[in-house]
Amino acid sequence: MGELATEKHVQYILSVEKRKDDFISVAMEYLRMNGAYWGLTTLDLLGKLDAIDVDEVVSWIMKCQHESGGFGGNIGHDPHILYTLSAVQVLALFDKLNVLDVEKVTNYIAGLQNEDGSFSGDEWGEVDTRFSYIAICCLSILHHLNKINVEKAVSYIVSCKNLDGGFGCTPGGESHAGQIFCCVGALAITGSLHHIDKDLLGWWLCERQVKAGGLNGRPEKLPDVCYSWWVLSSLIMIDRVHWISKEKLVKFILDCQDTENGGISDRPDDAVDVYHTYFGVAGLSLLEYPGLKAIDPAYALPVDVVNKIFFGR
Ligand code: GRG
Ligand code: ZN
Repeated sequence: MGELATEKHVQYILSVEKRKDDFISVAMEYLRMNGAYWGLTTLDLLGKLDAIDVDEVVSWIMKCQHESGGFGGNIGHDPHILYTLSAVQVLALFDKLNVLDVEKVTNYIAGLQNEDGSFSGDEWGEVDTRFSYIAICCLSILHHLNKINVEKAVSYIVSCKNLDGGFGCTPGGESHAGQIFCCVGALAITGSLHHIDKDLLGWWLCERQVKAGGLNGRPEKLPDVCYSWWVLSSLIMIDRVHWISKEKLVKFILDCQDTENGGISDRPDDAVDVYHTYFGVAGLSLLEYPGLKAIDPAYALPVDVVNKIFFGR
């Protein structure tokens, strides 16, 4: 089995950050805020965040803020809760949360909570447990969970729980590893994990490991490196990570590297992208791969960053 090609991945991320006007970047433009979070968190986990010009990133982020308090995916784009979390996470990485008008950002997020406790993603109103997680994660990072009705937020998430122990995007929605991460993460942050049947959910999650060692997101689906994050973080939060083979998963992720040009793909021999590079490295970090910073499974930020937010050190 090969090793993690750390230096190649650093070069790959740095080259993507600089390539602002090629075809892929134009197509991905509306995702830039999320892309910044994936790329910069990867660099931090690899110990290379100091290669980045902090002031440049912070000033770009602040230009993406809308008067409503929410952030867009890029300058001049409409605000959405998805980009607002990424903006807050990137500022946290650089220990720059102090540049925020916290009341403004937290009012924007709190304003997206609905009567039944659920959250919309923006003013257009799509409801999804992804947005519940994002609201709770973001408000917790900003120490303003008290601005929403946490009890109702939790009971909405619980109403999305299925008989198989998993969670969907709305009540009755099929269990999917991505939604499970969101619901388990939100319940972990609010101290509500007692609502989960850990053995039942742990069983569903560990069944996601296929013969090749990778994880899929639902029964009968192909394995994909990003589920190394969605599934593994959930297993860790419910204390059942010993139910899968760590060695086989490490091998699957390493097999998805482009060892020549850097980056990690969804499956061996596919084209690499920043998203899967992030989830591959984050997955390896959860697996305690040597030389990587530890990542927090609920906040999806390096543990030292989370400690700084909550303990000031
Ligand atoms: C801070 C890590 C972090 C996340 C923020 C946006 C978000 C909160 C969570 C997204 C959770 C989610 C729904 C992830 C799933 C993404 C994904 C791979 C979807 C593909 O699903 P299918 O069914 O593909 O199209 P499969 O793999 O099933 O073939
Ligand atoms: Zn994927």
